[in-house]
Amino acid sequence: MTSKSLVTIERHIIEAERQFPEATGAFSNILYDIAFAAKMIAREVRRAGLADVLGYTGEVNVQGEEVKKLDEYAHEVIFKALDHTGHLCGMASEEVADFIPIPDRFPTGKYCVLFDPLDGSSNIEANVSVGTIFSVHRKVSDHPRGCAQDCLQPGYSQVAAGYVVYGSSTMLVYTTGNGVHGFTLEPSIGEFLLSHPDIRIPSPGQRIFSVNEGNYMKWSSQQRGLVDYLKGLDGTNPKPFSARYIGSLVADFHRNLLYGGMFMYPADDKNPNGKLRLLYEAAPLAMIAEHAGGRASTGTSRIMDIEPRSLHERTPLYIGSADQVEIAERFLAGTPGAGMEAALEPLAAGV
Ligand code: P6P
Repeated sequence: MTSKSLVTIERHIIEAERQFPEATGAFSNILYDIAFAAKMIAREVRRAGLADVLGYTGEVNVQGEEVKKLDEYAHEVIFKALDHTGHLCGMASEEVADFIPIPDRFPTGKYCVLFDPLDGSSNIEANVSVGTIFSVHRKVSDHPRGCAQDCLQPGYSQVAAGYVVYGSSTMLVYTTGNGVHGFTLEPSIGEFLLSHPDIRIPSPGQRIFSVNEGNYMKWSSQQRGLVDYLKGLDGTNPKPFSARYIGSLVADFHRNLLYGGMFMYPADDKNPNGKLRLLYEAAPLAMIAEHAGGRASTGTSRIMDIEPRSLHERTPLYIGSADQVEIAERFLAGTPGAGMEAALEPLAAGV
């Protein structure tokens, strides 16, 4: 590896901060702290399979420490990396029902961070990739120390968003609105090194669709029609798509970010708003997708425009290559067949 490639995430953040003379460094420190937490989580995810072998069984491990489920551990690591810094006015986590205030003993700041500490954690037993997702907003309330209102903001208000994918390697991908950048953890030195500068979602992207087809019978007729088209079942698609579904949002999204394609978690008759969470799953990934040239939709409207009403509200999600998400929107808006030919011309042309 030549020295010119050794751009650590810290250096990348500092150089980005220098573009804003008025920057105080608070925002940069939040990103460092999240990167630090990611390293801690990566270490435990890597050892998850050894829990029993290393004696991490039951409630107490060999060091006499209480053993936590990995998603609880990930939550605590992120919370403790951020709670004392004086940069935040509060947090929200998939693991906690309510707004998380900054402990009274610590000063507060002008940002809030929402996160899913370990998305897909049920897959860990099978050694499937899992991830952390985070979203950063500015404080907007006039509450002296911060309140839930600071977390209940639409996606377009985010000042940063990112995720960590704990896979064959550990990668941190983030955007502050100036491109999407990927960093790969070099475990031997404990540093995230810039490996994927300025990521762009290919469009036309690879013809890959990603959805849990086990829910087919619960979908609307338009959703079924869309997937039938993508698979070539209705005879109008000259180049049927490939299906890929890991069942771990961050891993499925990361593939789409790099290769193109579309991930879907539709609404269905049991989950009218789908399964995925808006504030700390769909919205941060939508910010990344859009700044990488992609698109993120509920199927009928832009994810980043949704005005949230509650911390854990859910949303349907269609995200990935812009051309493919647009086709999904046309299927979901129209009745199959009515004007579909025009809508499908781009794909029919095999783009
Ligand atoms: P299903 C994992 O539990 C998760 O929250 C996401 O990471 C993933 O995309 C989705 O649920 C998978 O859900 O219903 O297809 O198993």
